[in-house]
Amino acid sequence: MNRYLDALRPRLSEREYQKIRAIANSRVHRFIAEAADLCNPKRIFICSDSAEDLAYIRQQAIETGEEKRLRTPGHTVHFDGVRDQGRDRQATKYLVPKGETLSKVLNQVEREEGLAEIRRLLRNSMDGRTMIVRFVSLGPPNSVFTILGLQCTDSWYVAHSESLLFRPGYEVFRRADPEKGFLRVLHSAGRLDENMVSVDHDKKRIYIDYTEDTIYSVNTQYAGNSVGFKKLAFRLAIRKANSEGWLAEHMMITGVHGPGGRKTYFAAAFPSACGKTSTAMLPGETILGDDIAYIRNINSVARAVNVECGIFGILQGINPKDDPILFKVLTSPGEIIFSNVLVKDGRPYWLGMGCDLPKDGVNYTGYWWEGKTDENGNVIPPAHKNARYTVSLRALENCDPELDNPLGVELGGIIYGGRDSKAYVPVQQSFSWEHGIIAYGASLETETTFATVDEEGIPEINMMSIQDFISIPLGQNIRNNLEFGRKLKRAPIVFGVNYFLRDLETGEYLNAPRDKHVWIKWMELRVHGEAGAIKSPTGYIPEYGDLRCLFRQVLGKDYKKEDYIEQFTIRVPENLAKIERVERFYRERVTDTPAELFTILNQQRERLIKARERFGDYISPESFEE
Ligand code: SPV
Ligand code: MN
Repeated sequence: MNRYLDALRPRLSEREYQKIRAIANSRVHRFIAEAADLCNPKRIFICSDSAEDLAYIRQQAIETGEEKRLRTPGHTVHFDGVRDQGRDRQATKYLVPKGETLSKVLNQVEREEGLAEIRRLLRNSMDGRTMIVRFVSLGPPNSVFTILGLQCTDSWYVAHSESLLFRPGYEVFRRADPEKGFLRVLHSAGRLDENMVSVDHDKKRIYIDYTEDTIYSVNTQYAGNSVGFKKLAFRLAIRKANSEGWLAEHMMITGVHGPGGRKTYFAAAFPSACGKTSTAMLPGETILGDDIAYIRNINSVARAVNVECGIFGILQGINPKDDPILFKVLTSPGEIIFSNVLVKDGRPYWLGMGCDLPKDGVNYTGYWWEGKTDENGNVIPPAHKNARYTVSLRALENCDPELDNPLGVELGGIIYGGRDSKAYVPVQQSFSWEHGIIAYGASLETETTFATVDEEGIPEINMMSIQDFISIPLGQNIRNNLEFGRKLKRAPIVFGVNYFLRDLETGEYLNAPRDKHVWIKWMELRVHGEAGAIKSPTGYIPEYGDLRCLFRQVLGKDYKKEDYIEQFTIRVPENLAKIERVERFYRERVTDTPAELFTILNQQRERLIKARERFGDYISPESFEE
């Protein structure tokens, strides 16, 4: 018994009390008791992860109206507010103790001031509602990778999403050392309208207290802001990884099948909406993760686990032709939460799904009809571009069987992919671990997309695709990555991909969406030294003959020489401009950049200039063949 359990007792039914008493960690009781004191819920529900408790959460999500049933069995829909359709960078801040400073690029507020503000917003926020307590295991349980998490929330939709996205943690907490640390999340959707949607978006706050491993989130429901174990706990994990010498990455993990029945695992980092999930979902390959990976040095090789066990994925563009597996899952019975889609006659619709959309229905703005405009006169699309689905990986026929291996899987390659319309070729291999980390990872550029609530199409550096999530000095993270690879006996090969290269004149994309399957098969062969490559100034690039064979094998397509030349032409001016942008960013905005970054970029610049002297501004890949 402890005083926090005592304090909780009057708020709990006997059944809930027994469930929480079974966990011996007094800091668990303390967090729940303090959350209840602050938010003042009418009752508390402790989820023990039993089938009965999980069913109760599903049922409450429907009964309260946070989710509605769709026609296909197991499918439900949830809507977020008009101003709550993506991760909110402005509202997300680190709480920084007096005397400490974080990088200038990070949004921050003085800790005491921020805590006072968020506590004010959370006070009595659960009045009349239930506070749901969820325990999760980030990474497979009982493994060197495991991090424990505890969330208190008043949203049944959030609690339900966690059933699909994370491994159950109640039993893990019960069996864990009572002193074991854990990440904490306190979330309240705040005031809701009659459709159960958060209304006080001007008071949306997501504050991260890294001194106490605690996240506060209020007046929001969008899962990226409210399901604390996605991107919010990820921020805390990056700090932990950096201090302990492992990697917490914004990476999917996929098993790619090579000749002779072998399987090679790749972890790949892409900023939001740059093709990460669709790369993890290629037909014939297996998916182990789609968003966050922990990578550790185990016996001198890099091994990775998926932090989650489900997908919170983007629907836009998923159609039977480009994403056959996903499309089938999304249209078959099974537990799926759709969010911010168009609903008509109990069916969900999204942009780019490969069929005509209904002319009216219900979407995130309420009743919608074709031509409906917002208060500024802009036409409202049928479904939001960031409409998403939440599904368990285990529901997928292509789920990798190693998902719960406590030792993770050995990585053959690491991939960095941006949204770069001008410079980088579609696929290339780095000259070394260091070159890959700097020229592809630290130099990763993208153009802003709809996955955050900012304006779209602005080019920006997104270091290793974790720029939004990092709270340690950026240079330190680069150093940690460089060090990590150096300590491995067999470091994964680092590749760079770019699915968004456009023709400089017409602006047309140079590749079809399925071409990525060929690139990854080429990388698989390269890991095993079974494909050739040409040394270009920016990396090893594929030979035409290998790609021609792969296009035929993988896609049944005839790959034309002129397409190869267009796609793999080294564009010297665009590449030099890219180096300039990257250097400027690190020189001006990051104070602790390792000197190695400038050295490696400078070498790349010199290789480009030298090549230009011989071959001109735009260099066919064939020029480099000797
Ligand atoms: C992303 O935006 O990178 C996502 C979705 O994976 S969110 O949970 O919003 O981060
Ligand atoms: Mn993501």
